[in-house]
Amino acid sequence: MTGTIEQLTLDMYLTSLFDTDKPAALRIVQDALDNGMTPEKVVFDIIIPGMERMIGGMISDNLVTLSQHFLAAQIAEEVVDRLIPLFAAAPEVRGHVVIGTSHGDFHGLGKKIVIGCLRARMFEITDLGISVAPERFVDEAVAVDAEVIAISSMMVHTATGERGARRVRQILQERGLEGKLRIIVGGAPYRFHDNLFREVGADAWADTAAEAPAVVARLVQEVRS
Ligand code: B12
Repeated sequence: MTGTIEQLTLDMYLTSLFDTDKPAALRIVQDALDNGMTPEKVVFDIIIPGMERMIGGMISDNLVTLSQHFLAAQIAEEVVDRLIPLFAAAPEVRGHVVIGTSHGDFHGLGKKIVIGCLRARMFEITDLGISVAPERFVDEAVAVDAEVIAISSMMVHTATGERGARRVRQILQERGLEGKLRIIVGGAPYRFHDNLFREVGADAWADTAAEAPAVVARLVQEVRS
């Protein structure tokens, strides 16, 4: 962030997120574009710092509410989808991720925020939705030639159960796909047991959506090297 216009726009954008005022947030983005800010600058200097600021403020510390958190992710997803085609040079796609919540788990908000962060960092995403069967994770990942399967679980039994990441790992083994696909998991249960991600057969986990892109980038690199 260098110029004062960008700083001012970011401040106004953050205020609209704190007020959960979506029309205002979208208007600020549009005004920035109308005033000559490039789509690249809007994404990297306004949208991403805005989302990181909201996600960095932990809900548990009562600094940011769930609706503020969610709105930041929702706007990021909408704006990034709209602006990427307008980038001067098509950005290099950094990898392809197939994501969903584990079978039996209907908690979709965390996944939505992860998608916003990954899209904003130029990962291509196939969103399988909520309560995804383990076979479907693998079938879709193979169909779209993804490098990473991302599984969100908010409940202990869906994180550790037989139809979750554990089964996805077994299927990768059975089909000889372990060299081609990595598994990342996330969600509250993994916060309380350092090693749980390994126990369920994942290659990695990330505590927050803001941390996910760096971990996914490492996994993509592993698959490609
Ligand atoms: C909102 C909510 C719901 C909503 C979900 C709405 C929706 N569309 O998602 C509704 C009302 C539907 C719901 C239902 C239920 N819920 Co509920 N729910 C919650 C609540 C309050 C918040 C979850 C949430 O959205 N958090 C906010 C998001 C942003 O945070 P997050 O999910 O952790 O995601 C972040 C990170 O974890 C990470 N992340 C998340 N996923 C991934 C994935 C990857 C790959 C990566 C890298 C990172 C990552 O990034 C995100 C952003 O930083 C929690 C309690 C809590 N405080 O967590 C209970 C909670 C998860 N629910 C619980 C339960 C028991 C249920 C029900 C069974 C209740 C019932 N008796 O019907 C049902 C289950 C339905 C089902 N089968 O899934 C329990 C789970 C207990 C357990 N330990 O297993 C909790 C913990 C409440 C409690 N204390 O008892 N719930």
